[in-house]
Amino acid sequence: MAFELPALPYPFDALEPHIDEQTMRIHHGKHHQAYVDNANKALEGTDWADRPVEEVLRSIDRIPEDRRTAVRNNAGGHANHSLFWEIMSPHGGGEPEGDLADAIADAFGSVQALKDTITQNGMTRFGSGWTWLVWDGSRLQAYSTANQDSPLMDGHVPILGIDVWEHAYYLKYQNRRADYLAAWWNVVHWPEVARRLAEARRA
Ligand code: MN3
Repeated sequence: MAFELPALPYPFDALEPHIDEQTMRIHHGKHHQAYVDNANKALEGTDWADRPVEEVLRSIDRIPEDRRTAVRNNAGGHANHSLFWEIMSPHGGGEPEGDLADAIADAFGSVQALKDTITQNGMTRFGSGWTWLVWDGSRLQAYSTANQDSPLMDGHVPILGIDVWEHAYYLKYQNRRADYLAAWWNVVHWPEVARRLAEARRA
């Protein structure tokens, strides 16, 4: 089955004032929809057309060469945004708990240190991309990627990712990426991040 745009798990205005309604409408309905449509077009007629997006990205080196860049950008965009909507919540913020809190303490020392690292990686990503927290198979790591590149392409499991493309923040924050990233931590949905870590560890 072709990829489909997932419904947003909350209303478009639910993340106000940190992320504005108009940005959410355009980001979800136009940008993410375009990644879905273009990924479907790029995979049409290949053996990969009915595979889960995670499997497609983990296998990016085996995608036919004439389709690979389009798949990388658009299946990447689909996977990245599908995660992004779910790790935000109108009831977000606060502190991580349980195994996630322990894993963060082990890898970064403190939640504040983790936030600082992810924010810094987002600030220093030149141009468009994502700043990530991933499970690499044995521990947590933080790094950024360019464009719509997914940690899945390196065999890692993304558990938190912040979109630092201008389309994610420009209407409200203009060029102030630092303000957007600072505000973003008010909507982080730690329980979903924790669920994704537990799932990655079981795999
Ligand atoms: Mn985006």
